[in-house]
Amino acid sequence: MDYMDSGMRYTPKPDKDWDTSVQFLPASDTKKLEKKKGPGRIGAVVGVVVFAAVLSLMTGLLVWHFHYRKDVREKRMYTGSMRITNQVFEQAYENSNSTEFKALAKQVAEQLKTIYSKTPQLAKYYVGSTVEAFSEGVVAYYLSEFKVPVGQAAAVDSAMASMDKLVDKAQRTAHRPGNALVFEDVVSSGVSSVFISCFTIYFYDYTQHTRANHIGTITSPGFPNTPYPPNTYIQWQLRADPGYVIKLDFDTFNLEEDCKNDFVKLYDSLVAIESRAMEEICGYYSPSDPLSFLSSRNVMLVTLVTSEKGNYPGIRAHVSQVQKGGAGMKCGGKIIGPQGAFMSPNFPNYYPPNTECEWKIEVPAGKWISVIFSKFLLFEPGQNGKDCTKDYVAVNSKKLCGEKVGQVAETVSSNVATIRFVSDRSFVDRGFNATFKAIDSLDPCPKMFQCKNQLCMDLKLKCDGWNDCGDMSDELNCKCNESDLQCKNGLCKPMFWQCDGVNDCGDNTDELNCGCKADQFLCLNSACVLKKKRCDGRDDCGDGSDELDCGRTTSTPCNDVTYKCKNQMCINKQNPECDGTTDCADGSDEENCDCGQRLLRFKGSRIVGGQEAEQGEFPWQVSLHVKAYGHVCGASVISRRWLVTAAHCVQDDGKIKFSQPRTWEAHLGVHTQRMPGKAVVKLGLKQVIPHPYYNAYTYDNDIALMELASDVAFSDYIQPICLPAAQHVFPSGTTVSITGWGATREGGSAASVLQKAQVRIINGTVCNRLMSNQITSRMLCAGILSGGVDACQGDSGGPLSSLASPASEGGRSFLAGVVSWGDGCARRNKPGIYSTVTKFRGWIKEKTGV
Ligand code: 4AZ
Repeated sequence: MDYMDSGMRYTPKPDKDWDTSVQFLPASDTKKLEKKKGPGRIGAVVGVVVFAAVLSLMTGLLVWHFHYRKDVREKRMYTGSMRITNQVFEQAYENSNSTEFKALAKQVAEQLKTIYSKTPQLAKYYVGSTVEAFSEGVVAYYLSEFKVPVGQAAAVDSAMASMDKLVDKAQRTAHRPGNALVFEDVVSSGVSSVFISCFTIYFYDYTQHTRANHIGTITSPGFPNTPYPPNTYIQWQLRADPGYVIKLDFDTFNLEEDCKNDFVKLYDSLVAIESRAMEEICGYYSPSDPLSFLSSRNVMLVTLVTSEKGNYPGIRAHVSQVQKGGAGMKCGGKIIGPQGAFMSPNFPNYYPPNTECEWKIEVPAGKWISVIFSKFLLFEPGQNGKDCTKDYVAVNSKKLCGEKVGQVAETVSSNVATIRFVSDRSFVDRGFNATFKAIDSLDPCPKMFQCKNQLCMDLKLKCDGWNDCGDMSDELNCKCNESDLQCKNGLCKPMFWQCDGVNDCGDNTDELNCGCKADQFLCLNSACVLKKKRCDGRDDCGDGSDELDCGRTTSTPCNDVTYKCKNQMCINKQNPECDGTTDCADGSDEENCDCGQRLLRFKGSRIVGGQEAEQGEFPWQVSLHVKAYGHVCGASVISRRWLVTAAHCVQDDGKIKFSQPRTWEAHLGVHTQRMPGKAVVKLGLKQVIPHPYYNAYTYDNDIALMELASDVAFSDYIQPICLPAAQHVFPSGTTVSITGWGATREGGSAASVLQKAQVRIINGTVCNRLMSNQITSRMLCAGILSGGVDACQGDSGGPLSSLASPASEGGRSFLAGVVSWGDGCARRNKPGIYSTVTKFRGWIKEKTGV
């Protein structure tokens, strides 16, 4: 059954509960703007009258401000809930139009009035209360309004903050009628001024009662066809049957990155009480990183608040009910044995609020217990992760909280332990998963190294240059062996990390005197010249590189490192093309610069170790499909007509004629494979031009061009990447992006959604050593030498994109490389190898005119 048919109420109430008396001024009054003739006598009289009117108005305003303003009152709203202990829940209480609802709501409102009337700070300013809803328990959700003089707000806030005490006090006093309601668990919180004073807000309110075996759906307005509207507050009040809790699974979550503007906030309540807030979420979450929440009781409130700027696709979530304490929510118990595992309820998704679990662990007598948390995420806003006053895990009496990076180990010096997990009424996180094992107290890490944080590490990992323990304790007090580099701070690092453009030691000692002495300058041709010879007007390096970027851009004799303008003049500036400054006298360095920019705005900015790209984030990325087979290789758009890919993608094999244009279909504007969105353009090819010197054994010159059968129209999702000039330099250590739908791990399967990752350019000499002398000057190395991030099978032919300056500052992306080959994927000390595009700039121009 459709969610809309199943009792969901759709009540767009523009400003129903809020101040509607505001009117917008007309932008202009055309009549008043009509040109009049000269002023004359009438004009002078009118001028005097207007002047007098303005003067008296200002006097009046000043008198009002100083005399009466202290009486000006502001509206303050408080929302809260309380349990009515002497009532039994009736189904009719769910329906705010029923007589039962109205009768009980009236009684609650009357008792609230009595309670407020007994507190002087509140009685004077009280306007009224409404009951918003009832839920099982019986829990009443109310809204109280006050009109408070400016300056008294803090006193009212503080009185309302101890609403539970006010209610207690009122209930203890005598003269209560026999049928008075008894309130418990009273909570209250102020309603954000955004909702009270922001008169442009549109208010939507939906309610839904989930039934057994039914999955409802909630979506932001306009989803999936249009972005959600600006200046909107939407709330979904969700209910489940008694004994059940609400399960909320987002399959799409795409909001503005800054929670100050747009956010979703979930409450373990039917109204937005701050102390019952479960999570505030904004930005983008990929469907592969699902967001799933559980309430603690049979109610949940989902709110979506948007600011004046819209333009994001929005949310879709599925709502169902699961039995309280049922599968996925179970936790605690006794675990006996030499090892075992336990985790927070609903792990790896968010645990419910207001939950307690206790595990009793027992290992064989005489042994100790080592507990290892491989994931530990118990973050609470405003908490420092030390005092553990809110959500925590306690290993015996030791409390752990906050979010921990890497593994956490705790040793218990006994064969029994009690582990308690407590989540309080507000804010939830993804929780933890843990294993435990029996250990020998005398030898806790047999044949292994014990880190300071009690983790056990393979002995081979000690002093290998990697922080395996997470606290560096495996890299301290090391005697470096001969193949290692001794950092000044005492660490040892593999020798080949020296001079790779990355500060591996932490104190930069691995990047000092790289090929040159301290007083020398490293030329682009690797020669060293005295630093004082830099920018002295003479070519000391021999390749002219000591005379580049010497302040003012000037004409200079042409050589291998200078940029050649269209008029054949050369200039002494590195990478001048499309940088927003005209450097060539003929302006040619800023010509043909309609490239390398994404049209959509993004937050900052599989590939192995990457994450999902956003739609339109890499609009030059192409998916090359072999007809009836699917995605095979990547490519990059360089113009309306031409693509760049890898030559090894277009070599015939026994069965498929990869060299033939008709074999291929280029898919442009793709984000998710097999989901042909409106942005996707599929085009056949007119010709395929592999590099004539491609070597299938060494992968030298691994580049090819593809001409599309017709011009492609550029869009938000299809844009060309800039081609770097032949002299463009991408220095070692530069962070660059790799993208593709290739395998997400070595030997793994292809990604469905375009993946992105950041890697760094690695010094060619270092790379050649790591890759057993297989690197030619037409190859460029990039990766993360600690492993874990890399291009992989299926990414071949795709771009290695280098952003010249931040995209937010108008920076453009240049095609630094084409994914070519590697020794497996994401292995330690095995970077990915890319074809060096600068080496092929002339050939590309010759074949394509681009
Ligand atoms: C491939 O087979 C491939 N790790 C591409 C890149 C890399 C490895 C393999 C780099 O297409």
